[in-house]
Amino acid sequence: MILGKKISLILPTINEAEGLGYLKEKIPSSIDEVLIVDGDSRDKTREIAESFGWKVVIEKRRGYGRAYKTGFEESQGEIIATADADGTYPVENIEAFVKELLSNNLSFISCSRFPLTDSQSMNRLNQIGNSAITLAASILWLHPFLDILSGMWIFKKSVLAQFVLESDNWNFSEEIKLRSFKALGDKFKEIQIPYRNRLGETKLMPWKVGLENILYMLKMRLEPLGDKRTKA
Ligand SMILES: Nc1nc2c(ncn2[C@@H]2O[C@H](COP(=O)(O)OP(=O)(O)OP(=O)(O)O)[C@@H](O)[C@H]2O)c(=O)[nH]1
Ligand SMILES: [Mg+2]
Repeated sequence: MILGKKISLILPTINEAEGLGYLKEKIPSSIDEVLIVDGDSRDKTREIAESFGWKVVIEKRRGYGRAYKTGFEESQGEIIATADADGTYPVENIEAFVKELLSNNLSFISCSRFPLTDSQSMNRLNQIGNSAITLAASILWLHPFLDILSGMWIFKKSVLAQFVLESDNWNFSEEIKLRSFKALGDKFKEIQIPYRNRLGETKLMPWKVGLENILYMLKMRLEPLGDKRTKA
């Protein structure tokens, strides 16, 4: 519990056995529930998570967004924190970020990897791709976003009642931020975090995903007002 609120940390996984021990060391004890949503791991991801006392949910339907939507349904916390299971995001800071969320009456914090504190922590192609996609979002929504594709968010679970999240794939990361920004206004905030090198293998094909991200953003921008994806 942090400031009287129950906290769930959700980690989507496919073959992330290499990063889990590292994460366990860094996760603050004030987090009530650590939940992994496992795709089709062939390594020891599930066994290791269970041995740590974490909840393991199996989601065989593929996709980063699908995993998170299942994780949201299965989680018990009033506050949800997310991160990749690859050791890249500073999970040790979750307690401070939850306090920032609650004491400033925010609803959604998105943790920006940019500007990078360690330029070696992300390859050049991903740096350029992330910057270009974030710039596109900033132009389309007339708001200076820092990182539209960060995988670390801290938010009140109640915000999920305000919109429908449709992406099952990698578009989910920009979708949840953009829908939160649209629905929450100044209760949506980005804060900068240190980002680290990945443990284990990437699951992402950068060119394909980058193009899909741009196309999905354009489609979202063209959604009419009062669209069914914004709940009344
Ligand atoms: N359950 C589930 N998890 C997934 C799926 N795709 C990716 N993941 C997990 O989602 C997280 C993000 O994937 P990454 O491969 O780290 O993607 P990325 O952060 O954009 O790329 P990196 O630079 O390699 O870290 C990781 O913990 C993956 O194991 C999926 O289809 N299902
Ligand atoms: Mg990652």
